[in-house]
Amino acid sequence: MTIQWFPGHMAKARREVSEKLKLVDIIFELVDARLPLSSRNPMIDQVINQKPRLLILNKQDMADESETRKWLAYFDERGHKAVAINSLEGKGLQVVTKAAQELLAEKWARMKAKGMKPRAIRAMIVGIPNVGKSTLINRLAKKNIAKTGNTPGVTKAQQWIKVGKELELLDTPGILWPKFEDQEVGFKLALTGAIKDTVTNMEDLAVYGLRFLSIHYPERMQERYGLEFVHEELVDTFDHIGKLRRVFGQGGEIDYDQVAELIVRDIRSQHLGKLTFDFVAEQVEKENMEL
Ligand SMILES: Nc1nc2c(ncn2[C@@H]2O[C@H](COP(=O)(O)OP(=O)(O)O)[C@@H](O)[C@H]2O)c(=O)[nH]1
Ligand SMILES: [Mg+2]
Repeated sequence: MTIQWFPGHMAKARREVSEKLKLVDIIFELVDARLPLSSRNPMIDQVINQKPRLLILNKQDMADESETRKWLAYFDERGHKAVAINSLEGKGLQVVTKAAQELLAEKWARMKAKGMKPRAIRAMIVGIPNVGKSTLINRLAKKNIAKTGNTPGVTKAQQWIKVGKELELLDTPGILWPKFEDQEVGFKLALTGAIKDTVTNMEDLAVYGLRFLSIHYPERMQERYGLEFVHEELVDTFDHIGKLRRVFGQGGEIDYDQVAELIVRDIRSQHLGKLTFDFVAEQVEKENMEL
């Protein structure tokens, strides 16, 4: 599913999330572990405002493990609690509940001190399309979906999913728009399959992908395509891959459109291994330059 985002849609999405904010104690902000910054909504801080937030790096299984560790440390150092999970497999999801309890420990202690009865933490998932919101909800839900229509201030009946005794999750996630005004972010989202091919030109995307690989994962690229060295000119790499895979047109010349598709398909289907597209080192460098 691709959503076409227009200013009106963005405003509506933001309004919907804002309305539901009142119902929950904490927000689970879902991002893609392969691009923890590029897969964030650009206005998330304004949208969520003061509400406690847990950052969840999903699709951990597809990301470069050492980079994921660096990202968790990066967010931790900046006071943003973050965890990494794999929603598809669904193992180890208790880290989500545990982190939410930690984030709300003080508030819960205050409630207890006032003599209030402990209750389940209420949470809602937000994120851009394709980060795995529905997958995570389904994993957590198992069969524990409960309708609670009588929550004060709720006009439409809200479905809550019980996750153990400690957590209740809104069954509909908040869908927010990505940072598509940034071309590089667009390429990264397209290479991870978050946005449809029609949005980007395949050849530009493949060129971006090859350049990215030659900088960050040169050995993997060399291994996959039997390259003895990384060419200075990307067109030489295109030629090499075209000949290697025998991607020829009618007249026997290399069909660059098909080579481009092959490269993008290889990256998306993990034929080059687990890849991370946003790097902590680059982000820190950027932040230092802005100071
Ligand atoms: N490998 C992997 N794939 C995932 C994970 N979570 C979701 N997916 C896949 O990502 C795609 C988008 O997931 P979906 O839940 O529909 O995203 P939503 O648009 O945020 O609701 C689907 O093909 C899922 O199977 C994960 O942790 N690991
Ligand atoms: Mg969904």
